[in-house]
Amino acid sequence: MSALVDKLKALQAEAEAKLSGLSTTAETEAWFRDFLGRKGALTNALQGIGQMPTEERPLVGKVANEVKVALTAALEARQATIADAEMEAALSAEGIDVTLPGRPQNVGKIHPSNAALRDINAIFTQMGFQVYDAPEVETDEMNFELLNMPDGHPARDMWDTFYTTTPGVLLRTHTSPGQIHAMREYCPEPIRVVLPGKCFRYEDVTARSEMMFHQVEGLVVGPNITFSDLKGTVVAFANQMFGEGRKLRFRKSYFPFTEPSVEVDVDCVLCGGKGCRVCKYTGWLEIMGAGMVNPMVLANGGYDPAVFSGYAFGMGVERSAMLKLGVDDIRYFFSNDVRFLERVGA
Ligand code: FA5
Repeated sequence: MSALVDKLKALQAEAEAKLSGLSTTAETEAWFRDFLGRKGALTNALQGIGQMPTEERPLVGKVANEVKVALTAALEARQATIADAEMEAALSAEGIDVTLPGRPQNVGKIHPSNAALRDINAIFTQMGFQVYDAPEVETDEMNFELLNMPDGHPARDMWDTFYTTTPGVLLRTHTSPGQIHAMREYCPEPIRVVLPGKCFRYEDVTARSEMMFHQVEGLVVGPNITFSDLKGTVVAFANQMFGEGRKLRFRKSYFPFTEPSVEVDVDCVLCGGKGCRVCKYTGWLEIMGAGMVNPMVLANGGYDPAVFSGYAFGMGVERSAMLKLGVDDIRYFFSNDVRFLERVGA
């Protein structure tokens, strides 16, 4: 074996011995320069290779490479050990204060429309109503025809509608088409459901009207359901939603899908009934339309009107929330002003 191979082995032993005594990253960097760097000991040792006999050169080259690989691996292992130790030392020297409060998380609030929807659903589910989910995109048949408003019926003028480019498909103007879905699903069983969700109307946006808003529909169908049941349920609801002792007013009205029909008002919470901008100086705020389900609609849902009767109501969620929270403009609900959402969100 050539003297150069012996020299390389001795160099490896010396480098490894020195490496095991190092204890800082800076020392390992100096060690690298001394042994493996461009001007280091390994490069120096190989300078004599040109003068060696040709047949010995491959062996020396092979050994030199093995030494380099072994020393590089040893360096990496040593550096990892030293980095761990340095981290350990820094942590114990700095002494992390685990009692420091964390950064506050901004958790946000429940949107006032959703909070009102939850309140309304909770009151009705307590009374034994189920929550029923119905589509927001509807057919003309469901939104109008089966609710006793055939094409050309003048009552259609009460609901300015967003139509899609698909003929006969529209954004529902009220939650009432959900009545047909629920009746067709449950017939001939009795029904007691509320149907919450979004409605869309092509209307001027004002302090009391939005183009998109929420309603909660109620539907009860069974033998012997009467107007007294409707009245008792609405009064019980209003007492829980707006506080005991609120005044309620049932005004005669007209809806093609109920007969007789009413509109229900609550005394204005903002002015206490004296009259203000929000209640249009009447002292009353309308919260829902309601009535006994029209026999035609019962039949469209699959029920025999000679055996079954029912009542239905549809209330505006934002209007109810305005009353409860004392908000005087519905546009705040969807204008996304964080100051409003923070103040009235739940
Ligand atoms: C209806 O939508 C009927 N479907 C209600 C009904 C259901 C009657 C079942 C009988 C039986 P109306 O268009 O009045 O009715 O709307 C009902 C409620 O939705 C209103 O009292 C009001 O609170 C709310 N509402 C109506 N239009 C808007 C609007 N543009 N913005 C905000 N809330 C509205």
